[in-house]
Amino acid sequence: MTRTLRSAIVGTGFMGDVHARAVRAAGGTVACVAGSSAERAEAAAGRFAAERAAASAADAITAADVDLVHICTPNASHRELAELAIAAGKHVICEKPLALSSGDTGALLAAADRAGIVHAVPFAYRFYSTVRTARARVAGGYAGAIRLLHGTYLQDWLRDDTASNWRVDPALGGRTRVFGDIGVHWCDLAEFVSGHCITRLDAQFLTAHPERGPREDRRRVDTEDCVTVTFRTDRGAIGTVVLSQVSTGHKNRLWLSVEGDAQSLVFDQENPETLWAGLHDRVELVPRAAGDPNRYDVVPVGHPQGYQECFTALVRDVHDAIGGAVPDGLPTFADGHRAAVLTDAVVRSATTGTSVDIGP
Ligand code: SOE
Repeated sequence: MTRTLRSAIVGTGFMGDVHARAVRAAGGTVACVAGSSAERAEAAAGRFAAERAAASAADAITAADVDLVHICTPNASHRELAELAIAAGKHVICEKPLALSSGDTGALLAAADRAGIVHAVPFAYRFYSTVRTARARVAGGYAGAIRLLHGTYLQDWLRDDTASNWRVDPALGGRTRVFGDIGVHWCDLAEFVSGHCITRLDAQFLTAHPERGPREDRRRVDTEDCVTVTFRTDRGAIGTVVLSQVSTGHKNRLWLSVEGDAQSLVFDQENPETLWAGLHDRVELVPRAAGDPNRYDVVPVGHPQGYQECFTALVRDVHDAIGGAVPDGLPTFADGHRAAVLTDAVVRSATTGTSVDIGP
């Protein structure tokens, strides 16, 4: 019987709640919670069923009874908090982006590897069972040579110019909002499923609302609402992706099509229980867990799994990695660094109007 792993959660917003539920469902304990104020920490400790509220992020991260730190704060604080956790010898799950530049993510990856800790960045969409089915079909050669990767990641929670959020402010969210927040998810999933690496890209930004906020407190906006990217890969494919947080009617529509000579595969995050597989003479609608179940099927076919189960699966795989071998497909700081490399390239391309070459 292995010891129950104890987590500190830093950050009391939506992702803090998602991580806390995942810790408990994965068999862990939420030892402590830190927030931007004592009141927020206390309230979150109640919601998270935590043993205590910590007096500060540093207290939570360095506590002797904490094994694993979850960084769920606004983006600009991730590097500093991850550095503190690594220095304290803690295992770390740091929400994306790992840091605001690829120089910083590269340094964090090196430090984490030197410290010998388990490290992860929640590219959680990898943990849908149907994503693993698609990846296995491509890896097994059933799709043939992959020629095209394309899709979208569309949301509408910022469609109105009276809406705002810390992600809009570059000082808290970073230079890019839509690519840095959701474009990195799409690119991670496209590379994860296809086995390809994006090596050259052209990006365009659109800021739909140059000002945001309530009438009495309007702020200038320097981050993008929409992104289009066209790209080439290291294995001869090409692709496009459209990203938006102002696409009215789309809530969290991550949609990926991987198109090969023998089979095309479509994953739709808003309909994750079924994988669409197109062949030249038929279309297959592959129900999750129907054919070849995998380790991410926790309930039988016909009993839908969703977004929260992906985080539980991620935390469970981090627990397994702490106890032994790193499970296949765990998104680590190396993937967080890859995302930062792509993000730097997208910002450079969109701001200079030029194509940008990227190493694999
Ligand atoms: C907001 O765009 C958000 O919560 C992202 O920050 C998450 O990474 C994404 O999975 C869902 O939408």
